[in-house]
This record gives sequence, structure tokens and C-alpha cells, in this order.
Amino acid sequence: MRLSPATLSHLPGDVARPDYDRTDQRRGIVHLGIGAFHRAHQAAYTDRAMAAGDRDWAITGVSLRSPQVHDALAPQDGLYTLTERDGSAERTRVIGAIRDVLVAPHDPAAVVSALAARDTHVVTLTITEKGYHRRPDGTLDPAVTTSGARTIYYYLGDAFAARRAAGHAGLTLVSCDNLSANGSALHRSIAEFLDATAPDLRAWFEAECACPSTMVDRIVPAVTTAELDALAQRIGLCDEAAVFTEPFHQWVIEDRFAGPRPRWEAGGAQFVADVGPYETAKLRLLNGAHSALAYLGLERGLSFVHEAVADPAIRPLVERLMRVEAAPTIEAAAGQDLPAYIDALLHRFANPALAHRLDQIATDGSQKIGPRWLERLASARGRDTPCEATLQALAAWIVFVRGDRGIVADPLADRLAATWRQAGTDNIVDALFAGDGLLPAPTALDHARRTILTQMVRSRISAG
Ligand code: CS2
Repeated sequence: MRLSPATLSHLPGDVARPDYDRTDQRRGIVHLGIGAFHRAHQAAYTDRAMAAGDRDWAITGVSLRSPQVHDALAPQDGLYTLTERDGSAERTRVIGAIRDVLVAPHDPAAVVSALAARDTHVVTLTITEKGYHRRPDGTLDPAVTTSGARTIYYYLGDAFAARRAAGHAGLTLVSCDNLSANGSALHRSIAEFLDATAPDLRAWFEAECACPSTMVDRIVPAVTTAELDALAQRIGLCDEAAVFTEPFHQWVIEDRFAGPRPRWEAGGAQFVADVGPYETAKLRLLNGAHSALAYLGLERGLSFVHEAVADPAIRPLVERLMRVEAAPTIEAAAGQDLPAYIDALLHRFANPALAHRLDQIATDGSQKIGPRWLERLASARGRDTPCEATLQALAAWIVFVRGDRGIVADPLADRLAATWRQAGTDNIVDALFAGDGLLPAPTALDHARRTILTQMVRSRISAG
């Protein structure tokens, strides 16, 4: 039997379910990129807001590519379970915040209608780093404006025009991706898109919409069929859209909305004037360590984060990367305790119940290493702090993208492999990182750092 409103009563007593009226909700949020992270994070906060009495924020989820999430959630009327795991302890609850799921390539007009609807006030996004289509210098890839491709900008541009024509209020667009200053990045890319495609909408967008920055945090491994089977055994119902995560979650949001917003604080969200210090700490410490664990761990034949963080050859490097190299480059907010944050991260990484795969984190490295490693190397403080562990991680990434030790899932995979073929071991670092390289980072990696990095790459290649 499948999880659905009709079968909720079959669940065992220890599985919590929505205690609010799901039918008595306006659709106030459109979420772009409805993957596991959204279901374990923003939707869970919205569910808490509904439990606290909010009635205006049911979520219309949008899959930008595949119908998979739609096909899993539609027969369940949007219901799914969220299981928190710590060691052997498990806690499961049903989330009721998602009401509809649209598959953008199948029905682009429905996506524009949802974004343009009068009741929609908030748009949240988890589209991953590459979904923003930014070039390494932060500008929008011009192909987005000339190709007519159905990126998020295409849907937003049409929806803005429809909202303005109907006299509806603007939207608050909340990026929940791991980019530095993600709200400003989204704002800039939308503005560049409008300038190129519909310049008359730019003033409306600036006056009516807001793009607050946010720091989102929760480790959400990709779900396996074995986990879905075990869950079905335990709860007696089949849930094709289940997600599994850690108990920890954090959401720090810049308090700058264009209109009304959900009471996400009911789920523990913090609204602050400046997200910067939280975002930088999360990107450079959590995500920076994660990517280091991924490439250093895969290099040693490991599969999971908890294995890599326990490995005696990797653990000291990752601790060094966080404590000695990254932390001194972060200007902490009042009350932000970076050493305690690092201790907590090491504890979270060690959670074996998560089975968080290193190859999941290794995906799209070319889009991730900027905010996680290069920006801190380039920062004023980072130019003078030690960086050996960060360079070791970078060397492991460079060898990884050569592509001869496994599949490289990255939008630049082909170009990275071609660059390797042309440049070879002695020149690959310059070909990637010199001023005119594929990922230009001249201030992050001066000549001296590139020389050390080349040596690290060389010794990895000769060690085979
Ligand atoms: C991870 C993140 O896959 C990755 O790149 O580093 O998804 C990480 O688990 C989240 O940002 C944690 O909040």
C-alpha cells in the first residue's frame, strides 16, 4: 500500500503526521528544483510553519528536468516521510507542505502560471551551482539569453511580465544553494537576463522583488532503493518520495522580503540583517571540508564521508584545512564560535547512519571549488594564511578530473579532460588556474602556489 492521505491512519503511532488541515492552504510558495534537499529542508520548515498556524504557504514544487519526483509524489498527493538518523536512532514524520509538483519541460506554461499567480509571494530555489549558469567571473553565461533555453530565467522573465500586466505584487526569490552571497548572485543574474531579453522589466523587478541571501544547512544523502524497502518494512506503507537526513538543520535568512513570508522561525530559522559570516563559515568549513573529504577519500578508494573523516591519512589534513587554513579567513559574527562549529562538523561527518557517498559530493566540482576553496585562498586574509592542506585537496581534484580513475560528473568534464590531454602533468595547473586558464584564479593561486600545486599533482600521478 502506498503512502497517501487515505492511508495515513495505517502508519504506526511513532510516525508523526501533519496536524493541520492540508486542504485549507493557499499556494504561496513555488519551489524550483524539488530534489531531496528541498524535501528535507525548506519543506520541513514550511511544514512547521503550517503546524504553527500558517495557512498561506502550500508549496508548488517544480522539477526542472526529470519527472521522477513528480511521479513519486503525485500518487501520494504530495505527502512523504522525513527520517532523521543519528547512530541507531531514527525518527520519522510525514511532511504535508507540498501540494503540487510540476515537470517544467512537460508543461512550461504551468510553471509560469504558478509563478505568476496572485497568491504566490515566495519563490525558493535549490537548482545547484550550475543551475545559475554563471561564468567564473560571476557574469551570466550569454548562451542563456541567446539560446532561448528553458532555464530558471526563462520562467521567471515570463512570470514577471505576467505579474506586472496583472498588477500583482512582486516576489521574494530565496536562493538556497551553496554560492557565496547567493541572493546577490541570483539578483545579478536575473538583472543581466532581463537587460538582455526584456529590458523594460528591469525596473519592475528592482522595485517589486527582493533576493535575500540565505545559508542553508542539512546533510541529505541521495536515497537508495534499499533504504526505501527498509522504510516500507518499518512503517508498513510504501513511500517513493522518502528522504533520510541528520537531526541537525540550520537556515539563516537575510530579513529582506518583498512581501509576506512564512513563519519559518517555527522550524528554527533565524532572520538576520547580514547572512555573510554564516554563509562564509558554512561554505569554507562544512562544504570546503566535504569536497576535500570527497577527492582525498575517493583517491584512497573510500566510498563514504564517515570513512574518509576517520582515515588517519585524511583526518589531519581536513582538520588543518578547517582550523588552520579556512577559519582564520572568516570574520565571525558576534556569538559565532568557529572552533565549536568545527567540532560539531567533525561529529556530523562521523555519523555512519547517513552513509553519505563521496561521489555525490564530488559531483560538479568545477562549480563548487570556487566558493569552497578558491575564494578563501584569494581573500585578503587568505593570501597570507597557510594553505598546504587546501592545495592537497585541490591537487586531488585536479587528478580526479583527468577522468582516468572513474566517471567525472561535471558540466566541464569534457573540457577538463581535453585540457589535461593538451597540457599534461607539468602544465595542467597553469592551464586551469593561470590568468587565462579554464578556471581563472590568479589571485587565489599565484606563481608560488601553482608551483607547489604542480609538485603535488606530479607526485600523485607518479604514485599511480
Ligand atoms: C555537499 C552539500 O554535495 C555537496 O557538495 O557538500 O550538499 C552539503 O551536504 C550541504 O551543503 C550541507 O548543508
